[in-house]
Amino acid sequence: MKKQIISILLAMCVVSSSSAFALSSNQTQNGIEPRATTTFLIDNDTIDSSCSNSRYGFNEYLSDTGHYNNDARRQLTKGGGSYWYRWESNGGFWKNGTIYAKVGVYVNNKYFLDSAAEYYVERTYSTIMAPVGTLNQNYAKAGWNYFNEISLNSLSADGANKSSFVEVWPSGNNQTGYTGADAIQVTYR
Ligand SMILES: [Ca+2]
Ligand SMILES: [Ca+2]
Repeated sequence: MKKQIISILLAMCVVSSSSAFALSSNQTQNGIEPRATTTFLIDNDTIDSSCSNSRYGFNEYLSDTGHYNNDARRQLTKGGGSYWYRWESNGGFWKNGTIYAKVGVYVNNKYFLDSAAEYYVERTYSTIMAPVGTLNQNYAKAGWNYFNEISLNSLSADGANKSSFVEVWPSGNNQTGYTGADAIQVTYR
């Protein structure tokens, strides 16, 4: 029974949502109620129906107890610059005005060696995603690694703003090893 509960928790896409609802507006957009602060935790190859993954490349699926939820994916870093892996929450997070996003990524594998894996978050009303930062997966902590919080200005005239996914892109650097994609967390406020 305990094991079952744990696996249900691991599958949870929305980890926490602040009950202190700070937005003054009572509006909804696409029927989704805005929340003051929301954390999404999304694994690769998620089994949770409230979130999803998509990818270009990252064909290699890995099973190992060192990974979050015992699995991960990888893409050769060298020549991999146009491939990507995406973690997406259904509906995402939206509010009027600037959204702040803090991203954490789980990496734990000796072949994840990308010296500058690139992470992005969705930025609605722009075709260009917002860069979160780069991570040297070779020297990253085994486990969770957190980026500084970034801000996403609304580019819409009415201030509407939304973000629903995180992506990793291999650096494409001329080096050995792989770019890994395991679990991510993103906290929006
Ligand atoms: Ca998984
Ligand atoms: Ca995983």
